[in-house]
Amino acid sequence: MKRSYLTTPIYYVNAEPHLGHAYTTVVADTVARWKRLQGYEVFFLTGTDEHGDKIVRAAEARGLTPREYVDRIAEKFRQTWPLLHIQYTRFIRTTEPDHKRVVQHVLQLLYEKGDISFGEYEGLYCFGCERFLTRKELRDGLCPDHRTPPTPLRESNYFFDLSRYQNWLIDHLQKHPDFIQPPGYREEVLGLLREGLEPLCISRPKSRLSWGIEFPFDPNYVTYVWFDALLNYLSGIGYPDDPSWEKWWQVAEHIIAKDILKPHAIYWPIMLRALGLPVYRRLHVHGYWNLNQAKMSKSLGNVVRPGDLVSRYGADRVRYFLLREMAFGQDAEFSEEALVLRTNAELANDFGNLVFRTLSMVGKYCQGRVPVPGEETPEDRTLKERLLSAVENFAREMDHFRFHLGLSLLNEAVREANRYVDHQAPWELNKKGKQDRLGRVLYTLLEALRVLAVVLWPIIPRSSELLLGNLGLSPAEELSLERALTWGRLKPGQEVQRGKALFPRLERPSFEVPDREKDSAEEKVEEKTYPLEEFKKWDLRVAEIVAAERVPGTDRLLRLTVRCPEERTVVAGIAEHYRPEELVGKQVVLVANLKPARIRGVLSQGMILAARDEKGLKLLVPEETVTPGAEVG
Ligand code: ME8
Repeated sequence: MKRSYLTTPIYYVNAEPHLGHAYTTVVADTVARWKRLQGYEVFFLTGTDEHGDKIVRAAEARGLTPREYVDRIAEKFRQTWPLLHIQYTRFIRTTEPDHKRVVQHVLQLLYEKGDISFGEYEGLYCFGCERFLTRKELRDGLCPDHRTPPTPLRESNYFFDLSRYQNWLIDHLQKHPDFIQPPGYREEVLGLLREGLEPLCISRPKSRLSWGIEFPFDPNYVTYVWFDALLNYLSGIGYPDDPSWEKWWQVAEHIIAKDILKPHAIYWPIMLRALGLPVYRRLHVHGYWNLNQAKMSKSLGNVVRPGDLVSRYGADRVRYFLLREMAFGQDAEFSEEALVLRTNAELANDFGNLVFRTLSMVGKYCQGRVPVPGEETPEDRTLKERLLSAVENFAREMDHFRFHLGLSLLNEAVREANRYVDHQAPWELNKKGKQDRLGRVLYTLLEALRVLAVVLWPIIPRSSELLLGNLGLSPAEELSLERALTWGRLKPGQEVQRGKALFPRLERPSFEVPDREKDSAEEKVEEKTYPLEEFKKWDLRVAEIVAAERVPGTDRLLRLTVRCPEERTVVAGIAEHYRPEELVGKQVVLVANLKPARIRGVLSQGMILAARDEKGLKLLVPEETVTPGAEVG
């Protein structure tokens, strides 16, 4: 049996979950699902880090005991993940008794082995980092992360001698070039190792901090929070009592952001080595989500709450955006506008549209059943081969955590399928009674949807399962990469549901011209040019007029009901040029993200475009019929 053990950091409970935490956890869930598709048995561990100074101070600030406080916030984390369709195997909390036992067991072992020593230390302590900083680490005398001056502190403590293992770790990194991914972070770690390692202070006197795991051989001390936290990766799989821990440990991969590279890439492998255990297999390091160029973090308070995003956009759109927008390893900028634009373009216009048109045509032309396919032509074969090879390339990128590239390749294949629909024109085949050909084209498209639904499951699980259901398939049976790639699983005659649109287009935020600019624009007579970005702000779409009537009491105004693809009302000043009945069925171009305006009591949700010359006014129409909602640009 192939196995995979994946972990996220255990998050501090000194604040509620934000989008940064959600990203790492979505990545882990996506990889877990991706592995399951490939037949792996997966253990996915996440949880909360609940000891230390930070937590005590956060609890005090709320007038709670640390225990009351950690219970409350841990619950918030636990409740957030299902909102994003995250399915972990275990949620570990470092305040659980079995984790505490593991930490004490490890301390005892290392103490007996002689890796832990007691001594007095005088140094500069950062309460934010909860550790002593070295002089080299300071920037302008301040902690580089918290920008606060460290406090001089003289204390007797227990130390773990890292330097003993320094050369071994350098050697390990050199022998295993893919131990830390992407490679830039490996270089950073090698740099730190070459500077030399100082002993790590792994205790805190109880007189200063009591909220921690007591030392087994000295009740006056509790364990440094990082030494405690890293061990969750072992206690979470039942180390040392449950014998199954070993099978998971052999295949352990950790996913973190670059803020906690040093503890994971240096302290943790050394702790494992000292314990005589194999090191984990791989460390995957990603960059930061920024908001207005600053790292999203609880200390800066510039956070986006995952629950809010999910309630506005739905979990699958949020997951898709996070994975598509960030190149794993690098920083990315978050904005809701980017989320709307990206998911409208790729999920609504490309993928959603392919699903919608295919299932509608099967409904209309094949009585809602998988058609009997006629003979395969080179065009059908080309689409099939391109799609399957896109999936192969997607798989390679997914295996290497290059989700953004994988999705871009898959999206290319979706666009190819949409072009295939345009070229094969099933509506023409239907009109001409070419049933065999029509059957083959729609069968090819249905198969393409089946394959896409399966391979997109790790990213957009709920939509993928809905789509499989609409295709008359059972997710439990279909969710396998091998089966996905076996072309021709759909049985002619099987019932297919049209279902609801998977990804209805979202409204883009309205773009209003501020009054100040309006005034000066009127004064300015010179010609103006704008960068392309300005044009891209306008959401222009093809809309189909489904009803038209005069607005009572006016000569110029018509009230139109249009489909784009959702239905909207638009008030247009064209009554002197068009009669209502000649408009129904026409396709026009709609400006879809104008701020809605009330005109003669009717709320108009957009503007349709027309050209005017001396002969009068003519609506802009597409040369041929297109799918309502199609983007113009
Ligand atoms: O460090 N962008 O917990 P933590 C991307 N308890 N990811 C981000 C992010 C951002 N702006 N902000 C946070 C701790 N993260 C320790 C970990 S593990 C044994 C102990 C994510 O609550 C990212 O995964 O500060 C980062 O590594 C983690 O949250 C830090 O979470």
